[in-house]
Amino acid sequence: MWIARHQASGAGTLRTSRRGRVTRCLTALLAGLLCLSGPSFAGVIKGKVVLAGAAPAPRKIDVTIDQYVCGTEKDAADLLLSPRKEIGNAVVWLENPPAGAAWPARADKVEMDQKACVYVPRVVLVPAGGTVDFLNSDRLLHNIHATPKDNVSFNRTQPKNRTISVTFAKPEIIKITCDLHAWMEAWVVVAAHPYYAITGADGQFEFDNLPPGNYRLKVWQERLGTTSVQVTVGEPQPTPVTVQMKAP
Ligand SMILES: [Cu+2]
Repeated sequence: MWIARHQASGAGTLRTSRRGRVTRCLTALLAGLLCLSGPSFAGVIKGKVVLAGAAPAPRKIDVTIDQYVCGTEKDAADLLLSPRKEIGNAVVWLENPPAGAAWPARADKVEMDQKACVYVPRVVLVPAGGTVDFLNSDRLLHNIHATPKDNVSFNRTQPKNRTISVTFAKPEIIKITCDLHAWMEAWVVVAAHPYYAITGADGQFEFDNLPPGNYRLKVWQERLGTTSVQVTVGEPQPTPVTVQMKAP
């Protein structure tokens, strides 16, 4: 989660040879961070997203243009499955986040690159009001094209090594495409609050710093749609949850 990463990088910057001063500084720094991040809670929701039913056969797409950079075929990549049918690149969020959930003072930079005519990563998270830097590492022209409902549409031509920064004001899940290469698809998920996560290749996600209570967990995957489950955070911790999504 953004908050956890922000705190870790702050504490890692302290270096001095005097042990006593380091201890005092660390204590002061940690106390400061705790004050900055508001009240802390022990509640954790830890879980994974899995596919119910038989895994569909992977789809390949023939590439007929710009093969000198793009290659001759691509994986559809719209359903990332582990051998145990765990789903990667699913987005999980709390529909009812804890009251007063605050963003860290400085969120990480969000980048989406284009490499061999594929968006990397395919799914990114950005806070509402935040910016995504679109990169192009390919020695050819792409264009980034999106027609969102609640954010501003854009369609920008992009030569190699030009960075295009786009700011997203409103929470929304936005598809990014390239008009030159029909198989190129990616997603920008604009988050309403800090309790959003993208599952890893093992389907796992985790939310911490939660007060006890009932939460509605929502899960979105580009091919499987959305599903939601109720989760109760209490004792014992953490609250394990497995979210099943139906095969297409
Ligand atoms: Cu392209």
